[in-house]
Amino acid sequence: MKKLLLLLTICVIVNITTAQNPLVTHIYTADPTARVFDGKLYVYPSHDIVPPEGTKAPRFCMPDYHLFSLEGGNTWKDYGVVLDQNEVPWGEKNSYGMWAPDCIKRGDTYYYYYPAKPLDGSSFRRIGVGTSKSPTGPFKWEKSYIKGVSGIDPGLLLDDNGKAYLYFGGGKELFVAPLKDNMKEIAAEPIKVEGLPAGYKEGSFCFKKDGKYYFTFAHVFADEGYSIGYATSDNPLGPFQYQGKIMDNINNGTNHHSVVNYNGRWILFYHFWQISGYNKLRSMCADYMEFKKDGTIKKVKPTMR
Ligand code: FUB
Repeated sequence: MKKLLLLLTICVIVNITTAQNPLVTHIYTADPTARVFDGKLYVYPSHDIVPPEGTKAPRFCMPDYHLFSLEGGNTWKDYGVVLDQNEVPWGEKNSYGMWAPDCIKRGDTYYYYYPAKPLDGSSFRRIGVGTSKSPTGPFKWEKSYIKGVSGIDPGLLLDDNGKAYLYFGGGKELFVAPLKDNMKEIAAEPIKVEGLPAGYKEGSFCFKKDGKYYFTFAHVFADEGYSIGYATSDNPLGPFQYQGKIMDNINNGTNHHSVVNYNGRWILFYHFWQISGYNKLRSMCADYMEFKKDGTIKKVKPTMR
């Protein structure tokens, strides 16, 4: 066991003050959701692989999830596989479709949300959840997906008053539903998130700062590729008001990201494909993000090294 842990602990130097991207190089990592739990920085990304020989490769080939923590200020620890595609109790086997996840802490429990293809052969994904007493698992996976929810990119917000919201969707529409206290069921029918620009695409992330809800997402405008934009609201259910871009198009192909406040500074996590040269084999990156005095966000210039 000790040997295995040692193997899984891949040390990659990353100095967040002079961002060194990508953050890890031993596997491909995409769609990074960063969270701070009890002062420690964790990242819950998805995992791109080269399709195994003989596999009919889907658009992205994503078999499982790893998770990472920032150790000692400059070392990322890989905890290995936290969920394999064939362990999803309600999921299609060998679908290679384990897209962007999220994890959140409520009380003393960690809830890990992930999309997967259900067994009934439907073309849309469902969203499952697992629980653990530790941010690094092991997670106990619920036998069934969350009823009444279908789509990708689960994004969680836990409000100051203890209410939790699940955002999900992709394509042209995004939905939000409040969750019951058990965090495994929706408390009301999902509603469409209003106020997003027409180019809204996917990968939404909601956080709260100074009483305002910031909603970030990947968007594609007609004349360019994926960029990251944001909208704000006084209500987690919207409507939101579009504010502009956080990151210009970097020819990414996709642009799933997250925002976290760590040690008093805001960081934007995103992905790029600088190691592979192929936009289906992505690597997670991070750069500091700053707010102006009026609460608007300064554009982030990605560090490409
Ligand atoms: O990585 C697979 C999918 O691509 C994610 O779920 C989307 O947000 C996009 O990044």
